Amino acid sequence: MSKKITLFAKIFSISFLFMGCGMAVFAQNKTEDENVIRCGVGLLSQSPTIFTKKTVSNVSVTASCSDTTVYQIPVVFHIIHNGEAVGIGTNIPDSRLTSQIRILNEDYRRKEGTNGYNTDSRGADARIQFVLASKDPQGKATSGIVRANGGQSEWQLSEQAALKDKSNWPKDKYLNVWVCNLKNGAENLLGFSSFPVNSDLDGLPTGADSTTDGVMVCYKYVGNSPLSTRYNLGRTLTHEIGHFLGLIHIWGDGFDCTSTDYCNDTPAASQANYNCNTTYDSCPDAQGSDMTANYLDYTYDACMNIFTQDQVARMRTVLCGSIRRKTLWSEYVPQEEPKSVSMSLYPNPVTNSNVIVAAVTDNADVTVFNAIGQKILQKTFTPTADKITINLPEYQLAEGCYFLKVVQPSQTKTFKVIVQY
Ligand SMILES: [Ca+2]
Ligand SMILES: [Ca+2]
Ligand SMILES: [Zn+2]
Repeated sequence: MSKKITLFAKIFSISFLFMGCGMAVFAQNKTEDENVIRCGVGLLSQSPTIFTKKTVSNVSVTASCSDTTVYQIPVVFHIIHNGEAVGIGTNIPDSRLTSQIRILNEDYRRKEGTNGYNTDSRGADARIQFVLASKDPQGKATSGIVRANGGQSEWQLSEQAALKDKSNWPKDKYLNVWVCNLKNGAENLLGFSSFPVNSDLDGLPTGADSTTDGVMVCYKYVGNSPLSTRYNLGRTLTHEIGHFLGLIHIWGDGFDCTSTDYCNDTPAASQANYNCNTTYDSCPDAQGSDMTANYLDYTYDACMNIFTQDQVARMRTVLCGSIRRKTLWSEYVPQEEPKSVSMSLYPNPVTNSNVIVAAVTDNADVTVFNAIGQKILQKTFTPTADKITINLPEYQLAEGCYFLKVVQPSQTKTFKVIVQY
C-alpha cells in the first residue's frame, strides 16, 4: 500500500470510528479482493478499553500460575445449519472439524513438521491443547459435535444471541464454537470471539455476557476447507481462540504506533496486514517489521505460524485465573504408549494338535503358506483372552515346513511352523 493511501485510510478510519462504524470493515474493504471480514472483534463494542492508548513500555504481563502444565480444553462444535443433510452446505462434515482440532493443536503446540511450526526466537509453544468433548453436560458419551437446524440460511453478527440460543453447553466447562453462515451486512464474516473477563490483563474489558461466551466461525473457514483459497487452513479459529484467551490484534486495534496489544515481543504496528509479504513496517521508528506471520494479524492462513512468548503468557494467565476459563481445562497427561507384547506361537513343531497364537488383541488375519509359497489357508480369527486357536489337523497338512502369517492392526508376524506326525 502506498503512503498516500495509508494516510487516506487512517484519516477515514478515525472519522469512521467517531461515527461508530466498524473500522475492520473499512480497512478490509480497501485491501481485500473478496467481500470478507477477517474478524468481528472490534465490530461489536464489547470491549471499549481495547482502544485505550497506552505506551508499549507500560506493558505488563502477569506470570502464569504454572509454567509446565499443559492445559487441555474440551471443545464442542455447534453446527447451526439450515436443514441440509450432514456433509452438505453449512452442515459441514465431521472431517472438517477433526482437521480443525488437529490444526489448533499444531498451532498452539508449535508442532514441528506442521504448518504451526516456526523457528522465530520470539515464538513459543503455548502448552495449550484442544480435544473434541467426549462427555456431554449430562455425562453421556458424545462426539463433541452437535448439529441443530437454525431455520435460516445466514446469521448476522448482531444475531449472535439468537444463534447461540439454538444450542449451547455450559460456558465454564466447554469451549463452545458455533459454526454457521456468518455475515456482517452483505459480507462474509470469518469469525468472532468474546473476550475473557476478570483476567487482570491489560487491555481487556471488565465484563462480558456469559450467555454468549464463546467463538463463532463461518462454515467456509473451518479446518482444511475447499471453500476458500486464502482462509482454508483453519487459522480463523486459531485467531479467534486467541481472542477467547485474551489476545488482542497485534496492531492494537488503533491507528498509530502507540496502540498496543500489550505484548512487547510483537513489533508495534499501526494497521492490519492482508497478505504474506514479510517486509511491511507500519511503524518504522519501532524495532522490527510487522509480524505478518502472527495468528493475531489479518494475513492469509498460509502465512501464519506464530504465537509469541508474551502472547502465550497472556493466554496462560487467562486460563489460570479468569472466570469461565480457569474451570475449562484439565491437565493434559501424555498417555504412555502401550507396549505391545510380541505375538508368540505354540506348540512348534506341531503334531496332530491345534496351534495357538498368543498376544493377539484384535481380529487377526491368518494366512498359511507352504514351503514353496503356495497359499494353503486364509481366515480371520477373533481372539479369546488374547489368544487365537487354529485347528491345524482340520486342514490335513502334509509333514513339512509352513509359514503362518498373522496380521492384526497393531502388529504383523510370520512364524515358521514345522508339522511332524
Ligand atoms: Ca506489541
Ligand atoms: Ca517497525
Ligand atoms: Zn480478531
